[in-house]
Amino acid sequence: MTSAQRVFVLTGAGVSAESGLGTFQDRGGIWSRFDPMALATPEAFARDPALVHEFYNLRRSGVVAATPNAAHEALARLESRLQERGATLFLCTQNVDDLHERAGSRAVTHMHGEILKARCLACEAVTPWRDDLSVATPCPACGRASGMRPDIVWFGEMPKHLEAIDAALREADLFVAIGTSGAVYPAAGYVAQARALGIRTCELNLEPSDNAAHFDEARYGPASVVVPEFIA
Ligand code: BV8
Repeated sequence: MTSAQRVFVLTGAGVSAESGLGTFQDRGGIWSRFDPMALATPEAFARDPALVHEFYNLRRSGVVAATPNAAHEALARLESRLQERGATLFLCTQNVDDLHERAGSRAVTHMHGEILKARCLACEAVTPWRDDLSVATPCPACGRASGMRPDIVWFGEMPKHLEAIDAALREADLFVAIGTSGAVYPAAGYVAQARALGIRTCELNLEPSDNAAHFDEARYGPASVVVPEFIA
């Protein structure tokens, strides 16, 4: 860790698990209780927007009640420490919560969007979420009352910030995946891309992920333990 100059960190739901936010593919995870194709696709929203809003309002209340854990705090410290020595951290998260930011991370790339933001169905403008937005209130940007959706990337939709992610991945000298099962693409393909580029790879996870074979190094255990140890 110590000598890396351009660190790329990819986080997944496991980094927020100890903050009480559900993971997805785990036993008892969100997708074992809810059908993602019935709730996390544009077709699902077109079919039943009220149901999808209810699903995200429920999860959003969990995010607001949650607090960052030692893994989020360690990554915020890592960002500062790297910057102090002229190095960089590119923190890419699959998570839609704001726990990295609330722990102090200043640059977070949310490739799957953010549950605390809303997107106008008419003009695509993104604004902070308010619960009354789940009814057709006028968009603060365009004024049209076409309705709002959560600013989330659903299955089948293009993830956000792909160019910035690709550029950061190409110039990294260390790739670290934290709390992700390696089940959802394109994020799940990043470690193989890193390996092909000759970048050192490390997995910090509760247990070996679907991508475990691609990592040069791995430390298994709860993120609140293994992440602070790794960056120490
Ligand atoms: C795309 C927002 C094209 C929603 C999410 C058929 C139709 C359409 C698409 C596809 C298809 N078949 C395949 C695809 C591609 C699809 C995909 O990958 N599907 C999978 C199911 C095969 N991908 C997409 O649709 C993506 N878009 O492909 O567009 C494209 C792509 C590239 C370039 C151009 C065009 C969009 C995917 C985004 C979907 N949205 N989230 C919401 O949140 O409600 S995905 C959602 O599930 C999460 O965001 C997250 O990304 C994913 C789950 O992943 P993880 O974060 O890894 O979480 P998981 O529970 O799986 O794992 C947790 C890990 O933590 C575990 O390993 C566990 O052991 C560990 N852990 C648990 N506790 C701890 C811990 N670790 C440490 N400490 C602990 N305490």
